[in-house]
Amino acid sequence: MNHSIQQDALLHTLRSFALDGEVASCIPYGGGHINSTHLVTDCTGTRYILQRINDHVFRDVDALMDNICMVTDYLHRDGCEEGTLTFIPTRDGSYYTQNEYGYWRMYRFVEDSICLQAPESDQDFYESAVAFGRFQQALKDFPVEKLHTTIPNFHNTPDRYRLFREAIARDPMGRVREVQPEIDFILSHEETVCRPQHMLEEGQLPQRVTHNDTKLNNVLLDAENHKALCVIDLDTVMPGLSIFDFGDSIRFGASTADEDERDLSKVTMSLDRFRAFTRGFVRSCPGLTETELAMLSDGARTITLECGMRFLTDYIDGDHYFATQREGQNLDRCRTQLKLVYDMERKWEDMQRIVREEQQ
Ligand code: ADP
Ligand code: GN1
Ligand code: MG
Repeated sequence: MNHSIQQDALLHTLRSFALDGEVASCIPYGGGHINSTHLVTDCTGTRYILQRINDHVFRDVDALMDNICMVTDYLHRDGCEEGTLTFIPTRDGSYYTQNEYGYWRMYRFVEDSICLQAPESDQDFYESAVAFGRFQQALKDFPVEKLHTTIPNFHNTPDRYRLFREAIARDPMGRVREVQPEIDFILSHEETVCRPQHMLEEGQLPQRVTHNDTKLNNVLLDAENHKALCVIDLDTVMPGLSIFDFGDSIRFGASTADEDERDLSKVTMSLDRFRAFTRGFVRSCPGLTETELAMLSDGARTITLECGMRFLTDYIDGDHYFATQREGQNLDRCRTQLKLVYDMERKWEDMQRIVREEQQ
């Protein structure tokens, strides 16, 4: 899917927002798969993030913005001023605007920060865990029932299997025949990876306010000392499972290769990275229950397999959901995720031991 936007659409949109000064520049920014992000600088030197919200993915933009406003207001009031995203209001006092080019919002650019695509050290990954763990902990008393479910069944693994099977049956691009080994691997894991969702339904795992997209590039670290600064990309904040927030970070940041690496021999799950993240998460989020702690590794396995299945579903369907820059990229992304699951299963006992050790 191509997300490029014409300059005149951007300039037209920017006139709706109350900036400190005239716009000096506006350039594409960041590497997200969903929204279109631009870095805007005005003539006073103040920098902003302008985003076109992907309303193909987020059907109810009102509900999405309501969730983010409720959560950021709560965090601002709770004293997390520094580490919380701040909106730039439109000239008529709203937090987003709609025009013929789509839905748009602006954030204050968090200066002196870095956003990593891969950890430069275990310590970086530890700090990202501190950011996500703190976020979870700070929201533990937020009334979860107030949040809208902006993407129904987002991390409902059994429902992801339903959509996967539907895509296979449709096979609109004739791609199913080239991906049979991947399909078989995913289907053979169904019972194991659907367990967290069943435990949620049976009340064994608590529903919490979760971020639901805890990739390393959704956290900003201090540029100077690499300390945890700010959790970003709050579009998917919804009721969910803490073990999936843990797991999504592991799937992305504990991998030894890029998400779309083609040489699968480079793709493994680093146990050192796993330990660093586990340490940061359990220390900064002391409210986790015994069952949540015991299921952290399962959270990593499930969310990794689920993500691989989502990439393959999109590949089979013709790449309409995740932004791609080249042919076959979603299939490559699927393969790295399945390789990670394979590797996690080889290292399962070590993962479980590390979780136990880091609770001490
Ligand atoms: P997507 O949903 O497409 O992933 P994000 O909200 O994660 O969009 O933004 C894309 C990138 O823009 C981030 O990875 C980060 O580099 C940068 N970014 C987003 N918000 C800010 C901000 N407030 N300050 C600095 N950088 C930001
Ligand atoms: C998308 O927006 P971004 O790039 O942070 C996706 C996540 C996937 C991720 C895979 C709303 O996240 O669920 O795990 O790509 N976000 C949405 O890299 O579907
Ligand atoms: Mg992002």
